[in-house]
Amino acid sequence: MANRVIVCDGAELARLWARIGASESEELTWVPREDETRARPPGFRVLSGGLVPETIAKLEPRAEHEFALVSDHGPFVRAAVAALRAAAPNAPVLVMSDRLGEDDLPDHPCLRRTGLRTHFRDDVDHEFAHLGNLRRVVRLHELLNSREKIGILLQPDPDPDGIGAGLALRALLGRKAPTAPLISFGHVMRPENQAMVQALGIEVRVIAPEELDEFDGLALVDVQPNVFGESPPPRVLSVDVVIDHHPERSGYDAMLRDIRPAYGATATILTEYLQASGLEIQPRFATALLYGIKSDTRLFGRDTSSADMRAFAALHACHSPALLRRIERPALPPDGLRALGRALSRTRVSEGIHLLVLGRVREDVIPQVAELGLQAEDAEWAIAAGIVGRDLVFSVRNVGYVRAAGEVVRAVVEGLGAGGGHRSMAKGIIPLRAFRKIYGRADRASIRRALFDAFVKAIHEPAAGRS
Ligand SMILES: [Mn+2]
Repeated sequence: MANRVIVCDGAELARLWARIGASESEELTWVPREDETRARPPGFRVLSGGLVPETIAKLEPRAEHEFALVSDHGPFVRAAVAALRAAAPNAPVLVMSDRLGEDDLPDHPCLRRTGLRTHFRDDVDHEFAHLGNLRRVVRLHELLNSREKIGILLQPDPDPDGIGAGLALRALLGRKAPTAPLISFGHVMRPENQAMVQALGIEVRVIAPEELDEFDGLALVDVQPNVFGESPPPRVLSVDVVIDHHPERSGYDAMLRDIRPAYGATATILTEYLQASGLEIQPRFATALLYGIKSDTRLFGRDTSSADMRAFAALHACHSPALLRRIERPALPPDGLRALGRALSRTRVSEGIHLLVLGRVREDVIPQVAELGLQAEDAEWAIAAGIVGRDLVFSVRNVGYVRAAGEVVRAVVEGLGAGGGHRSMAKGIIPLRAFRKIYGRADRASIRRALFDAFVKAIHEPAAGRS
């Protein structure tokens, strides 16, 4: 039964609505203009007698009714809203117009203004965007299907966006690892990225530049040749495909290039390719792409476009939550848990800092403990430190509204080791030898003392060059 009443201003808009196609739940009505008394838009009930409460009352409005007023004419909308309020005081009103602004509309407790033809326009633009993606996919196939072996080259120390996008490109080409391996000039370094390749069973082959010769096709994903140094291997300066979201660089040739700097992730571009080609996105690929978008945009915290949001929403519907959990919360080994237990038994939050010193642990335990540490009451900063090989490694998290974690860590490691990061997460490494030179011993108590003092100092002292 109809619960929406569409009121069109004049025959022309009524016919436009008729072309859009009415839904079953809509009752279509129109109000003739002066010269239109003989026009009869098919399927429409005429509201004669002008827009007065009596006319509206003939529609027998009920509490669940919703009304749409379709008009570009201010006086019509104002009269219609007044008549509606009198006849059906609680009925919500949607004003559909391409010309009227907020100022043209009368007060009403439940009124929403939206476009009319623009809706259709947006759909058309959206469909052409899909078509553009389909065209690129078709070209990709034309270009690469006859090749024997295609290298999908990622940046050195590949990140989740590159890995997810590379994986999707391979699926899109209908290939598997032997004929389209993911390759890189450097290893996957960060523990959370290693967790991704492990959980998803992905191999990223590390190659030397000379080994590029074995590929008769080369696609750069989430990277452009400038990333490979001042004088990159000549082979990467003339490639088949570049798909990336970093600012466009010159100085290389590519048969096919799709570079979208407005996007937050290359995974978004590949998601659109998969959608445009009508392929069902398998949970494993959806999870990889979703994690790529999530990690490159820091969950929409920066450089995010509406395209990233749309892709994320589509991927979310078909990803595997269990797989995502395994990537984001890698399993903690028993000795890591015991180290955490010992650290927690002496836990203390002081000056907003929660510092947990773990002793010797597997590296991927450290960032997870830092995440956990931030949950302590009154903690604005959580620092987890552990010994890995010959280094003191620490992960830092903060609540986001304090000084940037990356800056603080750079101040802490200055002259001692390496470190950096972002607004709310960072990592630092200090070789034990350098630590001992300054602080003597590197036992838990002295690590705790040294790091606590260094962090207090770095958090409260303004950065050099800032006032
Ligand atoms: Mn990226």
